[in-house]
Amino acid sequence: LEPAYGFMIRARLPGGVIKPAQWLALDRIATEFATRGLRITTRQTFQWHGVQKRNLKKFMQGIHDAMATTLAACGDVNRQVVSSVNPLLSSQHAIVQEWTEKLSAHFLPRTRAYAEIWLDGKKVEDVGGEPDEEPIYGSTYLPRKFKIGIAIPPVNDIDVFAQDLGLIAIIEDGRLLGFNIAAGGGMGATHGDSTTYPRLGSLIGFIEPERIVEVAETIVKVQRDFGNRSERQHARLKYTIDSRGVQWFKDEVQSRLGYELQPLRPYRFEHNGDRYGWIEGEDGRWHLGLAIEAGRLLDNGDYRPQTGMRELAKIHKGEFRLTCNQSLVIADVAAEDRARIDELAAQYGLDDYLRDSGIRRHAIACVALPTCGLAMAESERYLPVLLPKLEASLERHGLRDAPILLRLSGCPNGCSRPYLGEITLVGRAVGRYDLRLAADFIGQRLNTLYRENVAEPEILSCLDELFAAYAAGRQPDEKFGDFLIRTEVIPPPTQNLVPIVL
Ligand code: SRM
Ligand code: SF4
Repeated sequence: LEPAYGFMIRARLPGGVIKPAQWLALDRIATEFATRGLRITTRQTFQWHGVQKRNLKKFMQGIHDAMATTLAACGDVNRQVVSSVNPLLSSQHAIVQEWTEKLSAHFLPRTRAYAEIWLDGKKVEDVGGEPDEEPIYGSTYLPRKFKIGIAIPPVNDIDVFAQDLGLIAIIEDGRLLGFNIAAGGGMGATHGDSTTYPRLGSLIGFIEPERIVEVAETIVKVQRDFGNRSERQHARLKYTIDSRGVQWFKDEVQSRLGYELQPLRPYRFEHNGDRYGWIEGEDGRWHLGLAIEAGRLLDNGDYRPQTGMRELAKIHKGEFRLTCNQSLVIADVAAEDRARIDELAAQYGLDDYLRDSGIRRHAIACVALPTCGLAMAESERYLPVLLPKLEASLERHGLRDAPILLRLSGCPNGCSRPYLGEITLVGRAVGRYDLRLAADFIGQRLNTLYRENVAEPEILSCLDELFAAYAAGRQPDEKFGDFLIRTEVIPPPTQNLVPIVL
């Protein structure tokens, strides 16, 4: 008798764009085969949990029928390519989405094994074809996962400096001029091992759109050839760059390209995180941003987000966009269809964004227990316990609506990009966390360890004191993280506060 193995499955949905028919198909397999509904991830795609081994093939075929795939959503390859969800500027989003899809397709591994295993494709040996040849990854693939994301300033909703390859779209008068390139971002660290650390990407230059695929491929190949293959802890691009130097990296990329990257173009980010509620696009179409707690679409009492989204997908004529902050946008809505969408959102408890506090609107939490095998502490399940306590404290100090980035992580791997939270808890053991503070609000400064291995009472009392000081001493529009640095509660960071510019 075999144990009842349950699997986590992750789709690849470049830029987090989903059509209503796809939504319904992906929801159907969640209902039939998974145990915890649909989960929007911090890389704007879906995960499902608890799929039993005997249902795996049916599940994968269900994803394929929904015109999606799980190919390269995990593994030592380029992962899901993420991009800014920026409904305010829909034509710009459309241009950037095109590049997101091009990059995503370009880095798909050329392998027939996926079809052979999951989709009843013929075995290469049986049809007498040549074995697969992988032009980018080669026969040994990459030393480690690789992540690409495109941000559209002024919104850094994807945390562009946390990507191995972060691209900042430079758009003028509606025309995409190209991208600033930030290389070597990453979050993962290990407790007690100072040779591992989160790092923000280094800005190395600018390139026109027509050359971005070539530049991205060159960067991936440099990492393929120089990434550390003997120590997995040090195998990400950030360590390749730090061990050899940013200038070495830029020179190596340029010499392989045979031309130089151009000087950086000016850009300015105003915030990361998402914005909720209705926004009108430049073409008069409407977009509704909905906050989904920890990205989990699973019915629970009166809060019925999975059913609600299913009902919305049945009537919606536009598309959905998942965000890197585990939320979603009902995009491309005609003015006359808004009322019906509002009605359904209210009926299923999806309109909480109307009442949410500032901190709740900016909270994300990784999955952690019970499904993540690497979790040391609760995260997703702790968020609804912690938030009301923080809200009560903030309310006492008149800070209910203050936007504050809160990030919870069950371990230091950093799946909620916790080192970019103004307030962050990183799990140490059940009920115990490192409290880190004072990232900025635009994804350009990492936070700093404030209290190590503390439990909830100490976390709450530390924060209550800091909220009191913030309420009394903040300058107009000053963000919590910036206040903590200005008042020297947290020493100004000496490195990795803004990306290196060459
Ligand atoms: Fe992650 C591993 C969940 C985004 C850094 N991550 C895992 C695994 C697969 C655990 C494992 O290896 O056994 C987690 C599955 C939990 C579960 O039960 O579902 C997991 N990671 C997630 C998700 C679902 C978090 C979420 O709550 O949304 C995100 C799925 C992304 C996706 O759709 O592709 C997720 N993971 C991230 C991010 C954020 C990002 O990419 O923007 C990071 C930090 C950025 C980075 O990569 O540096 C991240 N995950 C890691 C790491 C540390 C990698 C490192 O360089 O040290 C691991 C552990 C590993 O790879 O060995 C990991
Ligand atoms: Fe699991 Fe750690 Fe990632 Fe959280 S941060 S999902 S606990 S690997």
